[in-house]
Amino acid sequence: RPVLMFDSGIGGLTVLREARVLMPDRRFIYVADDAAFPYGAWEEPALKAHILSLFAALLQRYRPAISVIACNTASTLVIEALREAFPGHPFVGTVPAIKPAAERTRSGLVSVLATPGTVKRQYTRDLIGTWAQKCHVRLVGSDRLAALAETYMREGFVDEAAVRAEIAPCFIEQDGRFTDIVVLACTHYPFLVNRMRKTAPWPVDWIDPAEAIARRALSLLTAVDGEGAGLRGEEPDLAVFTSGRTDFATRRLMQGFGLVVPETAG
Ligand code: DGN
Repeated sequence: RPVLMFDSGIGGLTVLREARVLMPDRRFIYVADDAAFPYGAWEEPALKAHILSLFAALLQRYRPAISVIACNTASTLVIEALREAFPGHPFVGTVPAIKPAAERTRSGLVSVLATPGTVKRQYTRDLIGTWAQKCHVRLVGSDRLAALAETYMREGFVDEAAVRAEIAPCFIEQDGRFTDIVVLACTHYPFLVNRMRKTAPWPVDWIDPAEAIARRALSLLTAVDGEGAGLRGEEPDLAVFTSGRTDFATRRLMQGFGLVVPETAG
């Protein structure tokens, strides 16, 4: 049985990349819910219902050993509902990596860069609350970065001025303190990290949680089905698109990641 990896678009590929390094023999099904991209724009109840019904179909169809929700916008909203709706099926979520940032910051001010959806979640607020003694966390919601990452990965073009403008709120001084760590709390953002580094007003640590998520997936997988779970065998890794229309550039990108795109994706 394969490992299912899920995102609204190509962002989860940053997690797949790390998961492959750690689990070279596993088989992956990468699901891009491109028909619904971007998740940041959805109302919470509608997005929750949408993802729950999608998973009912995905679990039935692909029978994965575990599922990785490689998307903060989705995880911070539905991870608990998914676990309740599908008891016995293990889910790994992706939520803002505030813990390592809080442990590492020297200035005491950490910025979390995410979609507007992740920023407004109660889950995110509660998570920040648990670290309030240790540091101040500034939430920065960006409307554009996920789409900029999509364009960059598909077309090779990135609007650097737009990246600079989107990350600028992370660097505003607060009570005499300056951010020394930016948490990349959207799985699309690591694709733009070099541009972010280049346009940032001073050097900071950029935290990408992909490797930690891959480690969590590996430990769950081993616990669930033993060492043999999700091994590749003869079948290739697959890319699935919910829209059923895969444009040429996306298809080429997925192939570049070693994923087979069926002729009728959907
Ligand atoms: N990659 C998703 C995340 O981690 O939040 C969000 C992308 C989107 O739908 N805007």
